[in-house]
Amino acid sequence: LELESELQTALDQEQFCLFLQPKFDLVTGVLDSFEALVRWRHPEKGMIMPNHFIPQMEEGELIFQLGRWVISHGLNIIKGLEKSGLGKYKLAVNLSARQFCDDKLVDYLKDCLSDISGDRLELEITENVLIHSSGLAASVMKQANELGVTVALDDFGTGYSSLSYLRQLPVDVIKLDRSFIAPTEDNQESRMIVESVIDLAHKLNKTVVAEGIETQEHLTFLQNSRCDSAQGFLLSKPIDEIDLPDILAKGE
Ligand code: G
Ligand code: G
Ligand code: NA
Ligand code: MN
Repeated sequence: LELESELQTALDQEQFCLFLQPKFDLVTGVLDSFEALVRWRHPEKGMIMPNHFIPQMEEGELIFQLGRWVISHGLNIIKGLEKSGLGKYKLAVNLSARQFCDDKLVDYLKDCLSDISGDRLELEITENVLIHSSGLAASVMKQANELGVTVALDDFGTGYSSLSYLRQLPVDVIKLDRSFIAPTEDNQESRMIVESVIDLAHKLNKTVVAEGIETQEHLTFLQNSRCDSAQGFLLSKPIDEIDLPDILAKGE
């Protein structure tokens, strides 16, 4: 209960902040998108990671407030970078099952997209969204697609019934979980699984992002496998929003 009131204060006083992790187009090598990762800049305890406060927020209504803040604040950062001539990027936001199935989400998206095109926003959801309420999820996805907003299936391959969801739902992007990427370095079966998922996704007219790229071997393998985009510590760690303009200006 104490944590909950502290979290409400954190929202009211804007103590949350975003770290943005670059995603790169694997064909052109261009940085074209950022994933928003929330942190709590605690006035006394310093930077607190999301696994220490999201589960608590998920139990009540605070998670909805947090999600709205992440979307509007993240889009403001993206708009700011463009205005400053630092590039035109897309923003990807993580949403839990409850956040995605919130009946106010679509109206909120419409408000946020009044001065930026919907195709500059991607919603990352996990398969458990679909397990808990696939009918509602499908309807939100359709409405998001009508706004131009894309939907990515995060942590792909770690849940259940992934293949039937791919058939039924208007998912645009598959984010291959990093647990599939790590073993590709020394395991032939892992490489074949990754190559096959990429081929399958392309046949279904979806793009693939690989996450957890940590070595040059991962990168080369994914490029050779025609993966579309990549993210990971080899390419860039998540960047504090405060440092982002300087880093982009220096072209690092
Ligand atoms: O940033 P980090 O690697 O610590 O993220 C840990 C987890 O927290 C990841 O699974 C990530 O998807 C999740 N996460 C980060 N930011 C958000 C957010 O804004 N909303 C939700 N629901 N989850 C987030
Ligand atoms: O669940 P989700 O895919 O949203 O997880 C995002 C989390 O993954 C963030 O906390 C981020 O810090 C972490 N992450 C990003 N790139 C890498 C990477 O290359 N290796 C590892 N181990 N974690 C990563
Ligand atoms: Na994610
Ligand atoms: Mn993931």
